[in-house]
Amino acid sequence: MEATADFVVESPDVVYGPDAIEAQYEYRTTCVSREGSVLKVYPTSTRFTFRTARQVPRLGVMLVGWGGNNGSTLTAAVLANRLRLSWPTRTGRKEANYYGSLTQAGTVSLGLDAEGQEVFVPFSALLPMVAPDDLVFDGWDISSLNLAEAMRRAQVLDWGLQEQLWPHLEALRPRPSVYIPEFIAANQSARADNLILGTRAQQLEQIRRDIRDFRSSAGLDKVIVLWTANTERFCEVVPGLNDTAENLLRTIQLGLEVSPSTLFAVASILEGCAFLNGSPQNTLVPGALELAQQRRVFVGGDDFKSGQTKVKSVLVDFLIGSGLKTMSIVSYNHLGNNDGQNLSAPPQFRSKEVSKSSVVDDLVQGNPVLYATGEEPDHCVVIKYVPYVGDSKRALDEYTSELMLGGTNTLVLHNTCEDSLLAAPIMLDLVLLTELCQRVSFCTDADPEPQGFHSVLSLLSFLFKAPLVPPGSPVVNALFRQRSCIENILRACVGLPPQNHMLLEHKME
Ligand code: NAI
Ligand code: DG6
Repeated sequence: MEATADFVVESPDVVYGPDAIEAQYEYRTTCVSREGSVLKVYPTSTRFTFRTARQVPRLGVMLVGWGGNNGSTLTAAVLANRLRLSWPTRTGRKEANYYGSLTQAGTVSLGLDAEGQEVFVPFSALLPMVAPDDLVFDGWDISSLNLAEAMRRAQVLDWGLQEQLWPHLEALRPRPSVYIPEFIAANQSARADNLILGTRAQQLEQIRRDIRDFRSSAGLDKVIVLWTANTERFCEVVPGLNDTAENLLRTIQLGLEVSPSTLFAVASILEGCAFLNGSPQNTLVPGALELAQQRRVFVGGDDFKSGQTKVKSVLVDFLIGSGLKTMSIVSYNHLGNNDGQNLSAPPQFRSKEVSKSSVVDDLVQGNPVLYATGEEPDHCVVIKYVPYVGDSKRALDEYTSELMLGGTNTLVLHNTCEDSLLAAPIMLDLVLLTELCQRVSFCTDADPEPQGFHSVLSLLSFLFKAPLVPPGSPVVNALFRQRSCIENILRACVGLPPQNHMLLEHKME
């Protein structure tokens, strides 16, 4: 069945104005209080007014690590789609598409038609969103290769596609970037030939100039900055150094320790551009988060949730959600791309190990029937660099769970795929959803002053391995809870109730 794109909500609560869609929405939830040994649950209801500006901007995306596998693959993918390219392969002709993108290839159900059948539309039809083909790319890389050479180095795309893209990518050249050797693996030094020199303060200013230059020279309304450069080691959060916005800005002025990714985050925030962190390290130190909140700029992170971890956040949700007690999770990876080489150094591996390991925490803590306080499964993450397999990452996982009456269930999974072809659509969703969120404001009857989402954009959790959330907010890792969060918030913006999957219409005589 063909996916229909256009729909309107016929309701007195929804007004389609020339500039904005305004929807009245009843947010029904519960509040729980512990009273002695009894939990009392109080249903609550809050009336929201959501306003979504309809005009989509001309959007620029600046990738830090533009010449890497992810950066070059995403740029190539958007070009291939824009140019409607197709190319021969040994299994037949392939056409450009956006498979793997929630917004472009996912659908949502609008409800039942007169025959009682569900009607689906593309996710992107829920609200006006920037079309990916219209994105304008720029970025930085410590390696000077142009995007055509970078695509070739990445060895991700079929040759026939590379040949067609070459003339379009050849003119795209990453801007020089900030290289601080102690943050990434020593094995990366050979490609660092495209650098912004000077003090940290001068480097910050240059990044800011680059953003302004891109915005004006490409005639853009907005720019979003996305870190897809090498995984850095964690940086220490030190009081006085990076714990507050003021201290972080002073640290940069004094040339004290700051990671390149934090420098990019600060530059983006100061330019009013959302900053998203696709790598695992703690780029968004408390000082950067405070700065983002002060400037009302969105930040999101950390670490794209693309493959093994995505499966884990489904499978462990399934196991624990079914009442099985998962006690051991062992995940091996081997890959041969530059990311794998960088991760072969212990401090960079450690950053990845942390983000990959945190993904079941909420699932375990959410089931006190199975797990005593503090009890958790053994969780082991191994990554090995095997150059021969290139970007084709192998992921092998073993999940062992306890069944009733002393039984044991062991599941083993083997997944092989091009890592960058998983990451590129996620990068796309990140920028498209972030941009959309910038056009949404809301108020409640109790607080009629319009406001936007919190500067830590936790709605993006579906796309990150270790989602950043506002202080005090629960972290959700379960994939379909994360997906429902995005879907239901977007539905609220057009006055539609949350998707409840009850299908009561079909449960009556
Ligand atoms: P890559 O190594 O091919 O690309 C990284 C690029 O960043 C390189 O071109 C490098 O020269 C550049 N770079 C390093 N430091 C830089 C700096 N300070 N400024 C500007 N450029 C710099 O790696 P790939 O495969 O593109 O991955 C990028 C990041 O995304 C890695 O941190 C990886 O761990 C993360 N990631 C990748 C996923 C995937 O499925 N491919 C999923 C989750 C995260
Ligand atoms: C090896 O784990 C390299 C990593 O960069 C991963 O490819 C990337 O983080 C994706 O991880 P996952 O767990 O989502 O497949």
